[in-house]
Amino acid sequence: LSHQKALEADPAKKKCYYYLEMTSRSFAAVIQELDDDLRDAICLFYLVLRGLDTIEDDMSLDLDRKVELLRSFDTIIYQKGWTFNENGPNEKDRDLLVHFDVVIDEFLQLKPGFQKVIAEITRLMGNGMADYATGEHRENTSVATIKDFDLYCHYVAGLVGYGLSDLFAASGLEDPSIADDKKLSNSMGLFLQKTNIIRDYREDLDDGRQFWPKEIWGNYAENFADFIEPAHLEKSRACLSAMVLNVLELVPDVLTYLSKLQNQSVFNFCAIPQVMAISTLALVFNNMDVYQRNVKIRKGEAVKLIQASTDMDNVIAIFREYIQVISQKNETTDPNFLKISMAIGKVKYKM
Ligand code: PS7
Ligand code: MN
Ligand code: MN
Ligand code: MN
Ligand code: MN
Ligand code: MN
Repeated sequence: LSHQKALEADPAKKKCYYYLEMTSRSFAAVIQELDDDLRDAICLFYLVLRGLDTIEDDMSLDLDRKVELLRSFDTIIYQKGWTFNENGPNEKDRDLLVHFDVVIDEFLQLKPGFQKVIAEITRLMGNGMADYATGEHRENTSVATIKDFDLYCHYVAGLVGYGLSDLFAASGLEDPSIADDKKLSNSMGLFLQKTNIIRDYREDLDDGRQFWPKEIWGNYAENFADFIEPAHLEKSRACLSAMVLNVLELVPDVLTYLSKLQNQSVFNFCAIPQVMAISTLALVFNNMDVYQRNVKIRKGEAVKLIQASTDMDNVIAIFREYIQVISQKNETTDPNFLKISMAIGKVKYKM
């Protein structure tokens, strides 16, 4: 691979790809396969946002300090030599921030057009994260309404969709119109993030964080932690269905966005995470293990999906398969049975 050869001649850039592999469980492979130019831009976009998220996620950082960092991260990425070692010793991806000067050096070598997109998304995401970390968006720090939930997911994932579409357009690999429909780009991010938030219920609860909107879960429990109780099983099942229903509504936008892509490497990069998400959504639906542990699709299934996500016809076939799984797990006794059936109907109409 010419990309691998070029890395041997550029040790600093090679380190960035090393940090990409260290910090991304699923994005490293698809980013490496991107066409020249865009590959480095998206690698650095990922590392910048992963650094920002490592600050957001650290519940041991002093809140004022966290907010100061989140709100200024878009200028930090222009400060040559900046490193950060204040994260808790066991914080995931701490090492990336300890060596962040390497990321900054490579960020500053990107084309100014790419730098501007990354910095602007970083500015918006950092400020959005700060609003939620302090509860400035409302009177408390938890996510109250579905509107709050959509806004939080917009900040941490929908904005990534905006930025990626802008980078695709700036690279010339996709038609500039791919960045025009903001709702579609936003839905691409929300589909990944909301699925992650459902799957991570227990991990986030144990970390003292709640991302499920009370407007949904409040219909099924007094307290967010009640869902782990065996005595609460049927309410827990219904709550999970309501959360999955909320995510299913994004699927038509995801299929529309993917159908607009022209470049093979961009298509694979976009489609693979979405296909993983629909597979995860089918796995978590009506699955009470979600309340006890982190459920994950099997490695073999993930490999199969990566290999199959080569064009729109195959992606539609995969979505059809998992929508069918959800349909079969949908029970008439579920309070959301009819709404889920209707959401499935709307998806089928797109396929
Ligand atoms: C393709 C139009 C720049 C590739 C890819 C680092 C994952 C980490 O993982 O619960 O449980 O710790 O803390 C749209 C990715 C959205 C985002 C958001 C697709 C950047 C990614 C920083 C748009 C990924 C959604 C926090 C914020 O949740 O996570 C197209 C590239 C995409 C990063 C993700 C994650 C947010 C996150 P975890 P958290
Ligand atoms: Mn370099
Ligand atoms: Mn995180
Ligand atoms: Mn986070
Ligand atoms: Mn998570
Ligand atoms: Mn997490």
